[in-house]
Amino acid sequence: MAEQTTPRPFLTKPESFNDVSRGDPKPHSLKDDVLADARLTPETWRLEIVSDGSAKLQRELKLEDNNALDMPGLEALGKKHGVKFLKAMQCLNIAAPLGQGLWEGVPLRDVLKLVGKVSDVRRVYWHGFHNNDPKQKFQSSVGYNQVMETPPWDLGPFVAYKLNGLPIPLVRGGPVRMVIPWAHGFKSIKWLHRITLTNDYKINDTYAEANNDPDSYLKTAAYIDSVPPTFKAGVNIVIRGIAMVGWSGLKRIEYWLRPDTGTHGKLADNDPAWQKAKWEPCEIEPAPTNWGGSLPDGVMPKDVWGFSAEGKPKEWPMRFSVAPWSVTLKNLKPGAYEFRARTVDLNDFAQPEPRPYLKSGQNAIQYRAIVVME
Ligand SMILES: Nc1nc2c(c(=O)[nH]1)N[C@H]1C(S)=C(S)[C@@H](COP(=O)(O)O)O[C@H]1N2
Ligand SMILES: [Mo]
Repeated sequence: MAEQTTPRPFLTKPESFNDVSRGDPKPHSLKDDVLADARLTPETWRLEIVSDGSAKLQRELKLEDNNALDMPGLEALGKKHGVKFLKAMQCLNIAAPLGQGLWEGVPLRDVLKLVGKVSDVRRVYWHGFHNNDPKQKFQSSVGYNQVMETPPWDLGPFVAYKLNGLPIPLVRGGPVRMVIPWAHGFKSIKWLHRITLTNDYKINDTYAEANNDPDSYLKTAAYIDSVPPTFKAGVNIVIRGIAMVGWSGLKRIEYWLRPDTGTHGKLADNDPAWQKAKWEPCEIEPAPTNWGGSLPDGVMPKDVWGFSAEGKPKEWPMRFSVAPWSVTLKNLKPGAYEFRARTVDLNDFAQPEPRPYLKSGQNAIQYRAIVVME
């Protein structure tokens, strides 16, 4: 999702997401037979569901047993249980979402039913292509309860096969990727190949090894688009940005404008200026009135998760998606200014609270320099 100062499209084109992929070569650079051998074409894709030995499953789905799930099998599950939902991909370590999509997938719960009766299962983990090379391994997990039971007003994990109304392209992790709506991107493993059930109660995400909090929920945070180096005095200045709406929702977005203090935006966490800051409201873009221009062709708003039968979102902005915002600064006198923006969540915590610790998700308050010329 490139920074911009004009209004942005509601959905990001699959090829325009900022890409976060390990691997050498990257799975999405593979071609022809190599791609087919990697089981990354719709025809060759297979999903194994196995035990690591500690969990008891009525049956396993394995390549060697010729019963791994294939694309027609997943699509058949999709006809019965498929869900369309909006979600922005947000990396834990990168400010600003990578892109927003309308995803479609089968709840992981319904996919796991394929193994029949289970016992001694405490966690579920999964990985994609290229996992045989320890240097490229990328694995993620959730608790068994988080898979099987979700509050009725919330989204659980999905085995996803469509993005913006079309098959997920290879570059975005297709044919099939995991999508965990409430989590940062590292749980949404691309090029999905195998799901493993375990009785081990310890979290075993690859991402935890780099000092990241593997159980962090998506944070709510505001991000500011880039601004031109100078503005002309006497014209209205429009500053735009987006907010990631995380686990705790979004109540409002605020900005703080003050004359430049000559520190190039550096402001220590304990600087007394934070206490005296005067935060003013920004405007959150309202829900589109005509969803036809925002959703893919053929997708009815009422068929998207979180929308009413009348085709209106039940809450706005919607959790796990982005809220575009703007503010118009009028009558700014020539000079240099510091502009900052922050979110306030539905619990009334102002960003970066209540978890300012960055390794549970980048959410530092951003800064832009605004220079107004005579
Ligand atoms: N197989 C695989 N899945 C992966 C990754 C990866 O390197 N390999 N990176 C993860 C991380 S850290 C993020 S933030 C998201 C990014 O998703 P995107 O490339 O679709 O924007 O993919 C996740 N899934
Ligand atoms: Mo990431």
